[in-house]
Amino acid sequence: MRLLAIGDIHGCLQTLEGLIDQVQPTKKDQVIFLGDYIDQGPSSKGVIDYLIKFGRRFPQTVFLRGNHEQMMLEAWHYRGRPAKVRETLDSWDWQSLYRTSKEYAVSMGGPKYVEAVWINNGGFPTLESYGHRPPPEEHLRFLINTKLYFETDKYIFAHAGCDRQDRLAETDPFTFLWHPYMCRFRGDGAPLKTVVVGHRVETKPFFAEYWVALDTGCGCGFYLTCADLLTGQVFQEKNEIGETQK
Ligand SMILES: [Mn+2]
Repeated sequence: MRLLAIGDIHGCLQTLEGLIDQVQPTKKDQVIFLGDYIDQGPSSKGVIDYLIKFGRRFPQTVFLRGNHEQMMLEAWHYRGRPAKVRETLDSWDWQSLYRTSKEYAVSMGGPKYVEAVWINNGGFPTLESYGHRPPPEEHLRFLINTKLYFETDKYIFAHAGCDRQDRLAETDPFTFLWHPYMCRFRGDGAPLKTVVVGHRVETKPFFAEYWVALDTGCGCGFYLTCADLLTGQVFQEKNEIGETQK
């Protein structure tokens, strides 16, 4: 069995397909996607389609939420249209999370800029990949069902970082989605876990004691990275900045 974590994809389906061809996951592996599937690259819709199929083929896969998925959900919620999107998003416990991008939007000028914040953070190619139409319900459900964190006996996975290791359930979602905190604290005396993240672009995969960072700039023409945490084996696929929409 391998414990495989995959960093930020950012709408680059060709690169994702190339990486998965290298990794050749099997049903014995556990794959954890660290979030930021959309924005920047040209094929966000295609990436979500791919991941939905991947999750059907490998049901033990964990899909974390990135700040970009959060921004997109909030932008669609803010748009509040059309009825189908509103219905789907109204069934989502969005209020507890809404402020994660709103807080950021407020710092940029005001809550009415929620959508503008998303567009300014690479959301426009995502809108284009959906033909400027609302995402299908299956895609919204996929995004809503992404997790803020995932924990095993030795690892904590989150998109950006975490706060106290022994208080994950009480952690502010903003921290998981946005803050690259290298958390090495727990108050319950249990051994520290290694925190595995994406979010902050590193020039190469970063492995330190209790901290692994795997966002290597896919969407910016660098690399998409997968690491097997149990062996340290790394797979990388070069991201072509001019990759075409799929
Ligand atoms: Mn990212």
